[in-house]
Order: sequence, then structure tokens, then C-alpha cells
Amino acid sequence: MAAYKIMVLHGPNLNLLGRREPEVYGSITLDRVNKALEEKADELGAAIDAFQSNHEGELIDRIQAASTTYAGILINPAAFTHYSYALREALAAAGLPLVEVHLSNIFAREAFRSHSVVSPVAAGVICGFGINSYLLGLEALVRVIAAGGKR
Ligand code: CA2
Repeated sequence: MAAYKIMVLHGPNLNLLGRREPEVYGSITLDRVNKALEEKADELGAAIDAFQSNHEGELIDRIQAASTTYAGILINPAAFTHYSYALREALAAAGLPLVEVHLSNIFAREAFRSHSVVSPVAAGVICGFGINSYLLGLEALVRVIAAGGKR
């Protein structure tokens, strides 16, 4: 049995992955990202449940329900990264080890993407490596959990 159950959350529009703007976000679909995460989790002795939503409240409901079942959260908050205090507060309240990931290098794009309201409540952030941001983020999260929630 997997040592750790991890909740993977994908924010708004990430359901379009691989179908629109491949020059920015690559050609891999969200289903394939989740498959790759499942395989990586298995290697790491963990298991994931993945959920995508275009709705802030739905993501918050999942986060609020997570603390009883999950050892940590891996999240790509997508555009909510830059302005959702509600999402940040839910993540802080959950009190679970948290890693934030982004496919693109948010610091090399429009100025508004350089600021994350989520990062201050995360153990760390990985961005700019496409699907590998998720895989590296998962590995980092498992290490944080194994270290007792500390970095
Ligand atoms: O680089 C990332 O992973 C982002 O979180 C992606 C967000 C963006 O708002 C963040 O600044 C950085 C956008 C996700 C939308 O994904 C799409 C995928 C395909 C086509 C259109 C949007």
C-alpha cells in the first residue's frame, strides 16, 4: 500500500492542455500529466488523486476536505496563483505540506505572472520545466512529507 496519499489540484483552463496554445504550454494533455504523476507516485511509494476545476469554490471545497485523507497537496493554481486570496487561505487553513508548480517560467512572462499569492503558504515552488515541474514537485513534496512536513 502507498505510504502517502497526495492530492493533485489543477486550476482553471488546464483542461485545455495539449489542445490550445501548444507553443506556451506544450502538447501534452492533462490526462497524460496525471498518468505520468501516477507512475511517478508509484515509484515514490505514494498515490495521487487528481482534480481539475475552472471554479475557485470547487477547488476550495476539495482543499477543505483534504486534511483528513491526504498527506500533502501538489497544486498548479493556474491564473488563481496571481490573485486568489480565497485559495491561499484555504491552503493555509488545510495545514498540509504544499508544493506549487507551473508549467511555464512565470518570471519570464507578463509582469502580473511574476507574483504568486500562493507561494508564501507553500513549502516551495517549481516552474518552467513543463510536465517535469509536476514530476519534480511531486518528488519534492514526498520528501517534505517524509521529513515530517518540514523542508
Ligand atoms: O505555467 C503555468 O502552469 C501557469 O500556472 C498556467 C496558467 C497561467 O495563468 C499561469 O500564469 C501559469 C494558465 C493555465 C491555462 O492553461 C492553458 C492551457 C492550454 C491552453 C490555454 C490555457
